[in-house]
Amino acid sequence: MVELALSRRLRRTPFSEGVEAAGVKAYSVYNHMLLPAVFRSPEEDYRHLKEAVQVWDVAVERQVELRGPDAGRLLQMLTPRDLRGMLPGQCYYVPIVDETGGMLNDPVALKLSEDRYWISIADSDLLYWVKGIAYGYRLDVLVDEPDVSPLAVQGPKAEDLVAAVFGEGIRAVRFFRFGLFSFQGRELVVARSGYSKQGGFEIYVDGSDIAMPLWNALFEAGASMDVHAGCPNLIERVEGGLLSYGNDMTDDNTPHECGLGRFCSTQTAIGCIGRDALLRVAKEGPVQQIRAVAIDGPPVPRCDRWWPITANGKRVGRISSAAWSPDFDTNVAVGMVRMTHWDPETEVTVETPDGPRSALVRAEFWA
Ligand code: THG
Repeated sequence: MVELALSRRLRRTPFSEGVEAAGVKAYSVYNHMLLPAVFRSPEEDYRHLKEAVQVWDVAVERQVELRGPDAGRLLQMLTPRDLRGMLPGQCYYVPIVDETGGMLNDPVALKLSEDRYWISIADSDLLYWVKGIAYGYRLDVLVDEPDVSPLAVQGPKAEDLVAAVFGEGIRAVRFFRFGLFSFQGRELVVARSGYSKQGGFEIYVDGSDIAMPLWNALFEAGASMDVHAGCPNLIERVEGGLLSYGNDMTDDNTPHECGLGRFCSTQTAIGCIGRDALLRVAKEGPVQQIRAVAIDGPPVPRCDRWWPITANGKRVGRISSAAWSPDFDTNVAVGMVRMTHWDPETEVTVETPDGPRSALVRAEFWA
């Protein structure tokens, strides 16, 4: 094991004090910021997430704020998802593409009002692309990163815990919607969303000064609910088919290759910078696509580089994330698989660092 050398370039979060007091065992780095990766063990964190409730420091989900008369126009330039129906109070999962149709990020966008949006980004420096577009097109919009840090509450008891702190009104918030709820006299955006399939909320903590007070309030209110500090869990998110930008896809992939075609309406997304490129490639359709892959045998090691997927000795894809799943009793993985081998139940070989393993391409793990 090596240690991370901390410095101010590697940003702490306004919850780091609480995360450390809760016994964080490993960090990752995401948007130049600390992201907790393990508390007890990946397997214990996984079991607890599926049975109780966890509070996650996901301040790394930085916000790119768009503010001004051209805010909506700018967001539509960034994504092939048609935003005309988006209303204040809604969250949209929006693939962000460049002029070639390559994925730059896969954030959640929030419409705060007609002229104000937050783009809650995955791990890439999206701010600079957005500022460049706004400047280059002379748009009437301010683009910056506000002091807003999401705190996620995830797990089957998440609704009870968030209701205990923010009130019963929270129960009426639907999936991918948000409302404003008060905490210590401040109005905070609270959305029903989060990077797990266990259900829960994300609280957009507006102002670092109330970060630790909110963290502490959640742990006090959740004492009887077995609340614990947690973090996005590799096993659970691979089981659930949630993608990780930089791991599972890069700017070499189109949204369609990533299985995000259902979040694109390229025909009607007028103004999207990658629209022409995506319409061109849409004619032929993708030649590779993200798939769930079940890898046989004992638990695989950590996947910290792409593992080749082969068939009859020829490369037909790559594995980008993998973990042993106690509930599915197999290794679950995310792969980018060529068309010739992407049908469900196709048998392939995965070249793991421990040697070749038989594997099965799947539609989804949970289906
Ligand atoms: N929440 C917020 N910001 C984020 C993430 C988040 N930024 C970084 C990262 N996660 C972005 N990536 C994702 C990936 C998947 C989802 C959200 C953000 C997600 N997908 C659901 C699914 O695929 O089942 C539902 C999408 C939908 O139906 O619209 O939730 O987690 N704030």
